[in-house]
Amino acid sequence: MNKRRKFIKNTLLGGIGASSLISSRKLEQKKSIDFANSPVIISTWNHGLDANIKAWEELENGREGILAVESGVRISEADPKVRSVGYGGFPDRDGNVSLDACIMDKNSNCGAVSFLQNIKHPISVAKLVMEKTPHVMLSGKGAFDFAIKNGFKSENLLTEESRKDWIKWKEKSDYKPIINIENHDTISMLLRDKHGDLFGACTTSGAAWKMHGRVGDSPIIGAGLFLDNDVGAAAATGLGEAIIKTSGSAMVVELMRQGYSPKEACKSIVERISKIHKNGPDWEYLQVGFIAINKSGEYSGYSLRPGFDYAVCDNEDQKKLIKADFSI
Ligand code: SD4
Repeated sequence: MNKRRKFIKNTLLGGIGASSLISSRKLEQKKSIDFANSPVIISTWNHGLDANIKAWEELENGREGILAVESGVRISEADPKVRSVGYGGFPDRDGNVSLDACIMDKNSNCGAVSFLQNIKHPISVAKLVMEKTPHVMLSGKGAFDFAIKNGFKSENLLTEESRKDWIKWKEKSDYKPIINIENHDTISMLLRDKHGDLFGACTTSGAAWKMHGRVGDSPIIGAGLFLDNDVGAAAATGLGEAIIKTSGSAMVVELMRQGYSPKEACKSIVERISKIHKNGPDWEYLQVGFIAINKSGEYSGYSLRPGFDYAVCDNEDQKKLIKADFSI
């Protein structure tokens, strides 16, 4: 059985249990040369495992990195079990599911949608914004109209399960985001292809029970996602307000430009966020995590609190789940 077949079999039989859980410290010891001419894909959270595999298959079929990241994160968007991305995502406090997404390619082309309702695949709309408009972001009704005009279907994204959770939440109506919601959260995916070119995508239903109209970091280039093809790429998960305040992903990339390793860069921005928010009103529920990859294929993740993991797919193993190191 060749390696790829074996990996598909493991995927089907083993799910997450079959993945190896290794510490990021061990990983950082790996030499970047391992990855010099082969693709590497990293994604936030354990739902990134299946998303990575889809993206990997697209690369194997000769598709461009941008299409691979789009196809990859669409897996999470379509999965109702993933409660903070796409279909089945938790709604806002008025019961509306609203979605944010962005995508970026090796030439710094990018597209985004924010506060988009009733469209299951915001990442694909974001990609169309990039390809077909002179703009970077469309929002709300304008984004919806653009999607419909381009053949997307309007559908109800509130599943029965999410509706029940919303009804239950309304009993107390207490806005306190839950840290590491069910270990499923925003999916951010970074891809370095075999030429060393970088691509990224990020998609979410945002913070559960947010105010109607609230937009987080995920559709904002520089906050939820950023890359510079000469340097590296970074992406975020966690409390969007905190990530926006530091332009988190852009800063991680800028630190890598100054010579920080991906882990040092992620850690430094997590610590900056921690310093700003320590003892503030949101401190008790604040969680942020970053993933980053540099031009030579070294990668890492780091979070404020324990519980953040990220999925890695490379030539050696297509289904690794790595526990990120954390600050507190
Ligand atoms: C947001 N960063 O909308 C997203 C959601 C997320 O952990 O990743 N929550 O704030």
